[in-house]
Amino acid sequence: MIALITGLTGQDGSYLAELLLEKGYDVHGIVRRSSVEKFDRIAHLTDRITLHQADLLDQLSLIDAIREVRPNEVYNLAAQSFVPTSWKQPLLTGEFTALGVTRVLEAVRAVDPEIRFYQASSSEMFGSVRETPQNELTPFYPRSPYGVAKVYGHFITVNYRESYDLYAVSGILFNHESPRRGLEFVTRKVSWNAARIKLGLSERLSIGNLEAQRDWGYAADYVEAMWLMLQQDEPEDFVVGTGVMHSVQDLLEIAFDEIGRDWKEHVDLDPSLIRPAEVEHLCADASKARDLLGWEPRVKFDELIRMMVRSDLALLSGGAGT
Ligand code: NAP
Ligand code: G4F
Repeated sequence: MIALITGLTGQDGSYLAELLLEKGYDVHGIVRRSSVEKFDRIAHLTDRITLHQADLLDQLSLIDAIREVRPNEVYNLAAQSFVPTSWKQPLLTGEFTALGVTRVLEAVRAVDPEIRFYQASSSEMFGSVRETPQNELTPFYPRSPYGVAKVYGHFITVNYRESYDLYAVSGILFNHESPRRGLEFVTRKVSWNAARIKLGLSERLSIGNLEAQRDWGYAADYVEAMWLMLQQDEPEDFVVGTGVMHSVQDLLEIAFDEIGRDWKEHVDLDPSLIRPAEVEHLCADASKARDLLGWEPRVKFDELIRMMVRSDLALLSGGAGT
């Protein structure tokens, strides 16, 4: 089997590449040109995967990459994925995160409509939630340009499936984290800064909304659900999450407990980190994934956050992270 991953250099791309290599796949990834190479997350894999230069903004580059690789499966993980940036760069977010999906789908259609396609959709689409927990039938109410762009990506995937009979699926994944998470996302921001405080490298951490609640899981568990979605007889969309919510304050309590400190003595509330429109709480009903895919999350929130803090302590002490 041959797989092509967009967003290979991201958190999920690196875990998915590992999983597919374990399963014996020939793994290819799309990387965009940069003045410095940002291959930290895939450095341990580069001798076993093949990289292709292309960009979600450039239709021909995507067609060329797919023509060169002739994959059985395409996983579209590339996006501008940080919600606050989507207010600062709404048009660019729309180009990458919304129209980019159509460009990949068009490339699939042009080269080989038999290719199976996975779209990385997001629980951010539920936004101001219409019901709790959220399942595949819950209406969307996005609260950021990122969420709006993901709704487009979701429906263009559904539409190409229905219009052209493609095996195209949308995985509606709730927040998933790991030691490879970008430093700007709240879990990694907290684990990294808790580790710095423990090592005496800093004293303070600025945080926005303490009350926001998310359904946080472990990224390595979630890439398995992506793969399972492409192995079914019929293409269908799935919600993937743990079904358990925690607040940003819970996150601080666990991370600072891991370093043996009281979070209240180190955290400043910074109103500039409050978003123009917040998603207050998200919680998955992943029963369809459990029943049809046999998928279950393995790592729980407490274990995940402690794993991230320990990995950052090792990294900041000059060792290797996880
Ligand atoms: P991430 O770490 O931010 O990775 C994003 C990837 O997209 C990077 O490899 C990035 O490349 C690539 N990319 C961005 N713009 C591109 C462009 N124009 N052309 C080609 N590649 C481009 O994101 P992640 O956490 O792994 O998430 C993977 C996907 O799942 C994203 O679509 C995200 O929106 C979605 N999602 C994530 C979560 C979550 O909790 N992690 C939940 C639901 C959905 P560079 O390295 O060059 O920047
Ligand atoms: O970690 P976050 O930035 O993730 P967010 O916005 O939920 O988005 C992530 O999950 C989505 C799935 O639902 C993905 F689609 C998306 O690509 C991304 O991976 O923020 C989580 C919560 C928010 O409510 C935010 O307001 O934490 C709150 N928060 C409080 N203080 C903070 C901070 N977030 C960040 N990034 N930094 C803070 O200081």
